[in-house]
Amino acid sequence: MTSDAYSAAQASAANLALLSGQPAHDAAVVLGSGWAAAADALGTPTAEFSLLELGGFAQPTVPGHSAMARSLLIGQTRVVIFLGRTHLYEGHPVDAVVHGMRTAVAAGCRVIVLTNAAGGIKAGLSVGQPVLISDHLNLTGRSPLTGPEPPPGYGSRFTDLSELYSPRLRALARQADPSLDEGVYAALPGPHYETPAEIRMLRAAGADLVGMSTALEAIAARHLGAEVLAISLVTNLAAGLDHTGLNHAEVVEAGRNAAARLGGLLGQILPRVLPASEAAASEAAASEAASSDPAQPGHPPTGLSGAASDGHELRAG
Ligand code: 8IG
Repeated sequence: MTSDAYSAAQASAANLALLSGQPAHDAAVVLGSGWAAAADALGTPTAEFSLLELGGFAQPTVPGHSAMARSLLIGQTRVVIFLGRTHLYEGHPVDAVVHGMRTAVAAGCRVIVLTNAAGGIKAGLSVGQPVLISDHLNLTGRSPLTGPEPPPGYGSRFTDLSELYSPRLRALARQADPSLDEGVYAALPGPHYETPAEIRMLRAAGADLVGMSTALEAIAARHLGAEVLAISLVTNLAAGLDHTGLNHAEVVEAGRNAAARLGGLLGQILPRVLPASEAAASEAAASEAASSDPAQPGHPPTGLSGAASDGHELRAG
């Protein structure tokens, strides 16, 4: 990546502030295949706009991925929801795949919630089941941090991924739904599905789930100091594990059938994702903004600086 990718994200974050009317956002959610039906369960957005209006986003090529974004207040958490994502398999560069992450962090987001549809590998997983991602195998052969060191103020490209998927946020999700299972997500470049031999290899390598997204976004978000929660919806059993072929229609149908559960889950998690100190600050900022001249927002459009509680440098502008 080049420093251009970071300045493009700052420009998109400034557009997000303008289009949403919100000087900053606290958390971002990416709704993957099968999760679109959960969006409406999260409430009425205060603004809705096309990702293309933000600039820097690729035109999506996948059915079921509408290129819209919404801004909502969920509890005290100001959330931006991306209804769809950019995949490597569409032929887009890695910078395009992670542009939403860099935009979200530049807009103030400290928490990123990534959702996807995935094939189930681990025995016992069934279609329609949400599974927390505990870790990943990045088998895309790519990294969002390839290239020279990021510009001054951003973290090193040699980013620590030992707690990529936040234990704190996974615990929070389990409080919302104690029955949630968790597993290791193998990210492949796609767009073809695996052969049965590849699935046997993945299982031997420790994969519980397999899909074509999420890992590169998680790396980019973590590099910027955000905390990442990722949830897969199992929409098929991986190749060779059942007798039906794999197709996109079953993904959409599994999502539709699970929509209420998925929406309920996200709706319970999102009001509680901010660490306690930040939740209090966000509340104070909201009441300050409400009581002040609307032309004078309480904090700057891409207001994010300083260090995260875990020592990771946070940087937006
Ligand atoms: I939905 O079985 C979904 N996405 N690679 N393999 C891969 N991606 C997927 C699968 C799957 N199911």
